[in-house]
Amino acid sequence: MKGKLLIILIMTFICSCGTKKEKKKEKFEYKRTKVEAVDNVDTDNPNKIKIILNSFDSMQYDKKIIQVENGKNIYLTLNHKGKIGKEFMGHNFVLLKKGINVDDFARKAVVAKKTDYIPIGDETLAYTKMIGGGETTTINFKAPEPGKYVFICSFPGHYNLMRGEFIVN
Ligand SMILES: [Cu+2]
Repeated sequence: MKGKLLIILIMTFICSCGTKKEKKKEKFEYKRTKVEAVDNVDTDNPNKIKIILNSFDSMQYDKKIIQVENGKNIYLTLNHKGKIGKEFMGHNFVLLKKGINVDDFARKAVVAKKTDYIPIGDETLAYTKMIGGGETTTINFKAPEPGKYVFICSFPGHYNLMRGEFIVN
């Protein structure tokens, strides 16, 4: 009888620990999310553009250039086709404002783990959350004014390989 009670007590303890952890996760919010996450995209609407960007465990995107038209409503889906979790092989899509020095931004991002590797500041036009292998995320944002922009993955050490040009015509 005593043994049974002890087991029940241990089980309750383990269970309560588990839920505490989950609650902590839920509480975490992205501080400066300018873009909304979306699930369904009405692709029949000509003003809406759907872009799919795939990323891999090899620290690469499948696109080096993304071209869009001025003023369009962009729905960008980032897929992580790899298997490694986001702690070790996290990927995101970060679109930098014009004139931002990529190296400086990436250096600041390395120490911005608390905010999902997006440094505090006003240097981005849009960004997704960080995802790990098998995950996917979609953001919606309006195409900025015509010009050439840079997009990167801001996970430490990734931007040299994971970067591309975002061209608005
Ligand atoms: Cu990455």
